[in-house]
Amino acid sequence: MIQVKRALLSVSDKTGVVDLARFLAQRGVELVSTGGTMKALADAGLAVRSIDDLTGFPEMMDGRVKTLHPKVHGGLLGRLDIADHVEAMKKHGIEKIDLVVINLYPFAKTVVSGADADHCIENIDIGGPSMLRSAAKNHPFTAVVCDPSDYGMLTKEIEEKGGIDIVTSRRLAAKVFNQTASYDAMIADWFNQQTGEEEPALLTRTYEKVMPLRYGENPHQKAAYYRPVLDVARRPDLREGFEQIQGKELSFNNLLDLSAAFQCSLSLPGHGVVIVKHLNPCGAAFASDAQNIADAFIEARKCDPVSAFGGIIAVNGLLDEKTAKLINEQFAECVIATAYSDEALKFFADKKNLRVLKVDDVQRFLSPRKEFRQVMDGMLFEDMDVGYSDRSTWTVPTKRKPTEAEWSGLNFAWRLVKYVKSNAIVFTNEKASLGIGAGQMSRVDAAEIAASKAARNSLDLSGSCVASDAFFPFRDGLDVVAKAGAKAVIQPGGSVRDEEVIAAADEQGIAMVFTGMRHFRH
Ligand code: 93A
Repeated sequence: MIQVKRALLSVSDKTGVVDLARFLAQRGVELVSTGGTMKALADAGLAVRSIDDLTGFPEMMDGRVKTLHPKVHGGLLGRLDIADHVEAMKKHGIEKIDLVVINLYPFAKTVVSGADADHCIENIDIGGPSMLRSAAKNHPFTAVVCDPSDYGMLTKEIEEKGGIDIVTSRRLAAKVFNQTASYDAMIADWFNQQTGEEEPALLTRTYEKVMPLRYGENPHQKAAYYRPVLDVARRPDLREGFEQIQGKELSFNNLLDLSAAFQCSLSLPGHGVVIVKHLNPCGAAFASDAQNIADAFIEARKCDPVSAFGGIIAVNGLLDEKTAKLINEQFAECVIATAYSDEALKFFADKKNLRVLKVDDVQRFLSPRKEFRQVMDGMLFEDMDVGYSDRSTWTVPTKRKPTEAEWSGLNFAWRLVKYVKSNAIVFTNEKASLGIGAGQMSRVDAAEIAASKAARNSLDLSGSCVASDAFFPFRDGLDVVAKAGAKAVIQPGGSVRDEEVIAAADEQGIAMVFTGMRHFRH
């Protein structure tokens, strides 16, 4: 049990510190404090000893050096069960500090406020983390509180037990090392951004838990949703990165599908409308103007209405009442859009189970970022696939060139296929998907599935466009799409058998485009 006789308080966020200090003072605890904290306590009428008095040294250099002193760190690190330590403290006039209450300079807040680099650097706390770490290391003798939300628990424990239990002190120490590690990681991240270092030798990203989840991909898997600390700090009102307007709690799988659907909707030309099931689009279309989003939704759903059941729907644009009513015709899990009309929201309000989400700040989804995935016990880190070439760099190796309508269809198909798991084949017309073959182990199977789905849904593939996420290794895949009615094909090219594939296209009057860039999605 730690009996608190002397406490050092040094906090940037002064929330609750006066009440805590008053509680301690009433129990005869000596309060020691740094400049600003001392002023706050003294203003509240509490007797406080200055840190200068404890160290015998003035705070200096604009406060950069205030607690970095052996009298502070000796008081935090000295072990009371080792005679040598006690002797050293006596000899050097080091007074034991039993409790430190600290919270750090608000680095994240400073960065997101748009402050200049000098200002951000000035908000890197050095003395605070040093004290936190000293105390946490010596937690059997020094209790440490780094989070104002623990003040209540602390006072309760002192009230009930007369001191701080070692078990509690250990828990508080663990919290400190988590906090100082992520504080430093955040600073490292910021420095990497400043210097343009994209792949540091050690990965230091800090993510903050923003949403506990009931379970993971399956009910026996624990899970939670984390987001980068600096992004959370940027919009503290939108911790999850979106606004959930209504509906049941989001699940792990919902979040995965929402992310895929929304990202895809942003990538399509115009106002993209995408229906996703199990991470794959099962229908997609776009509206050239916002008035036609309902029609785009009808087209997207037509592609595969069976799969669309229970789907996740993403709309890049204003979701109006007409679209809301169409969505309601069939069970959907979630809807995500950049905006909603009041009437649409009013209509959805009765559908209690439908999760309705809004993302108004789409820019952050469009800026390139790094993505990571776990492999074995490590992780792979790569640029997000934002690569998008366009017609200006594409080539046409076939005799027939695409018509203008085909160019539009191919452009749409190429943007869509990127969001379909490999091997991926999509059939489209100018504005909507007609058949999607996803996640097959062979490209010819993906082509056959895409064509057979279109047939099952009575969609006419004659004159259709096709996109393949990677090259056709043989002519077989191309023959399948040609037989189904495709007249224009877009694919990266680059196979050793390109000549065989080009000849097959020419034989069948197909206009084929090579993009020179593939979009595997594993
Ligand atoms: O500039 S520092 O890195 N140097 C120090 O020696 C030091 N000691 C405490 N920052 C230092 N602190 C930090 O000052 C604390 O972590 C706390 O955030 C802040 C409290 O300062 P004040 O009491 O003057 O408001």
